[in-house]
Amino acid sequence: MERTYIMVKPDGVERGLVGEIVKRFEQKGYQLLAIQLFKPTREHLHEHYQDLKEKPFFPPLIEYMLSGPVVGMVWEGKEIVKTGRRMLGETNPLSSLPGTIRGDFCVETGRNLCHGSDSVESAEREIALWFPSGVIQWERTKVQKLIYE
Ligand code: YYY
Ligand code: MG
Repeated sequence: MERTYIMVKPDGVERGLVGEIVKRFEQKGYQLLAIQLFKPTREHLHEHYQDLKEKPFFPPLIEYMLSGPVVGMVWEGKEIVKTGRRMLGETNPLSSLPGTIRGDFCVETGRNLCHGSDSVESAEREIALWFPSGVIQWERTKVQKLIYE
């Protein structure tokens, strides 16, 4: 089963949208394996966004991400990397459809509420970065059969 790293950014935490974002992944049928409130360091965020270091928006992105605590989560489920990104919406919230998190709750690319891994490989890297001591291994009993054939 696939895993992804989903993070509520500082604007989402301060606006009280953590529960809303958790709710959407829960009601989809995905399974929570880890969740924590973090106050990441600049170095940690540079690691997280290592592929974007040369981009012009990198400095303001890091300042935004340092502006308050974030909530990091690991979720598991069928095709969750791709589906999780679709649930988040497009990078630019104005291009995001209603019904997506960014489409429903925000306006600016630089205040787009949430992060989701963009591939299985980056999910593995991000999960190891944010949860180096691992996640919770647990089995759903009845519910698993109601969600998966
Ligand atoms: O994966 P995703 O978050 O949708 O976009 P990325 O291309 O990985 O960029 C990470 C982050 O950087 C994005 O969520 C907002 C910010 N950003 C920006 O401020 N301006 C851009 N033109 C592109 C991205
Ligand atoms: Mg990305």
